Amino acid sequence: MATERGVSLVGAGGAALDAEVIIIGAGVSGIYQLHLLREAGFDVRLVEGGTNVGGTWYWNRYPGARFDSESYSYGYFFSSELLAEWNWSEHFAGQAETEAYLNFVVDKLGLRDLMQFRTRIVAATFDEPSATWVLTTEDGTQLRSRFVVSATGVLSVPYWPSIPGRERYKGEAYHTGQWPKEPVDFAGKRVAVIGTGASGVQLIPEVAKEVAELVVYQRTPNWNSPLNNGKITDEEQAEIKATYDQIYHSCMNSFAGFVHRASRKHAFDDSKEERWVLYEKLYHQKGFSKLISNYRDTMTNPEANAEFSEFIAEKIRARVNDPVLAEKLIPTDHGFGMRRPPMETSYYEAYNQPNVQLVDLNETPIVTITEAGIETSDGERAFDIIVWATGFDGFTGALSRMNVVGEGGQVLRDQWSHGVVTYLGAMLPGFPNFFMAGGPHLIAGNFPRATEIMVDYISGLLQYARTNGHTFIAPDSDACAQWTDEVREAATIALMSEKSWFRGTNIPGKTHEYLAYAGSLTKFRERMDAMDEQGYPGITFGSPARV
Ligand code: N01
Repeated sequence: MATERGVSLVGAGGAALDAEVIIIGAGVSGIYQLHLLREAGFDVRLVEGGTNVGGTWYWNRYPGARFDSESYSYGYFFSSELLAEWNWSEHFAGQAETEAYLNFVVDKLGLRDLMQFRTRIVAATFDEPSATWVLTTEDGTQLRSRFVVSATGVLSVPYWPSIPGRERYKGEAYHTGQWPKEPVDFAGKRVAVIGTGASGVQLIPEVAKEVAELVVYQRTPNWNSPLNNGKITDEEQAEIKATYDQIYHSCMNSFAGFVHRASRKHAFDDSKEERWVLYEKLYHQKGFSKLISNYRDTMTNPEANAEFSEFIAEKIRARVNDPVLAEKLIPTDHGFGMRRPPMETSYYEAYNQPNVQLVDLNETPIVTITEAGIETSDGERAFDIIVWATGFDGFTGALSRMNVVGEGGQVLRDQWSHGVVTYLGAMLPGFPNFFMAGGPHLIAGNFPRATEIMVDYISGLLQYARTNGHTFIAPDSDACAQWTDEVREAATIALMSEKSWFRGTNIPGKTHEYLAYAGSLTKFRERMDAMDEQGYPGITFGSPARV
């Protein structure tokens, strides 16, 4: 039996391989992984739950969704043809353009025939005697492969908080991370937005333009600063095209994969006047320069951090007409950058519109969702639409909800309930032949640059195994423990809030631990690049005789 995409299917117990490698997920990392393994001559297939490619950029199609890494630092760099043929229209592309870009890449590389859509994997079980993986889809179909690459993304499982009454609401309800393909009509409607993270901050000013009434339910304000987006002019386009090598070099030789130049100065080496000149300049620069090009101790010295936070607070006060409201929009429980800082476009100005109101949930918490709307301790309000901008079960969510069963019948979700252990963020102890292109312990920052390192590593590793006749690849427990210690150590260097999806604290019952790797991208890349000539240390390989 074969699907229209040419992937043959087997029933339970069948031992034939449907593919040597199956990749789960057609987002930025899955597409690149498919390309590299196909180029290397592997029999590889990709399965995807959605109806098309894009991953994050397929599901997050809410109004205002866009990059906050520069477009030209976010796309793929491996093909000069792709770089030459694609023109980004804005410094920070919107969702539709990014989705179009990913479709362009897939078609240009001829990858579509290797993809099977509407195929959500709900279970993955390691079959020890044959050292193969059996993947089960939502409809019970099974696919068997030697190797699995999970390219399931770090922000792919939307979090709907279990606020009482949510199910009985009779109006329209949407989650930013699971937005419908058909446009939502906001014109003249009464709309509630719950959540003021990066998604809410992008959506609120867009929706505010057309609704009759917008009420924002805020639990914790964030340190938002201007994205400073703009159209890319013809001159800028020519400049970008001519300097792609330099752009790439800057990203891959930076701490977190962004194009911005890091500062070498400490904050208090400069006078207050000099510091304010820099802060003012940064405020008007693009994207994450506020973090990356700031003084080098902004994220390690509490006084430096407090001063820059106060600078941003002053900006918020200057932009919001109502001084009482302005104070509610200024964080008091963490400093700038201690949670992932959203980038905004006219976010604060939206609150100056007469049709926009803020409800501070610390003063008046939500009691229940009603059939008509939202009831707080202050009473009930009716809405036509409720938008849940309440985030994701980050880093581990996609694999936790999948029933991943490894050696000895161990379940990944259970292993993770005691804390996440990985090898280089790419492999898991007890789960041989299973790889992560982007999961827990991935470098925090400009994600495509981080996942590119993982995908390159996985491709190299699989080629090395093939060359040497190995069909069994498992990380050593010592190597896993050592790497996980490194991840924990790296998380202590910068000032970080305890309350963040990076720590899993946004999901009730989730283990609290820093889930990304906060070390330097440059050093990590150098280390991963050297693995091939070192024969991939930290791994036990097996030959066909063994398995
Ligand atoms: O999610 P979040 P997000 N009652 O978890 C609130 C990336 N991203 O989707 O802070 C009331 O940050 C919650 O409140 P609190 C980016 O990496 C990138 O916005 O927990 N409120 C918070 O305000 C980002 O960091 C782009 O107190 C509740 C909000 O919901 C990541 O995605 C754009 C609640 C969730 O914020 C996640 O951002 C968008 C409850 N029960 C996102 N539960 C780009 O620009 C939660 N909240 C590329």
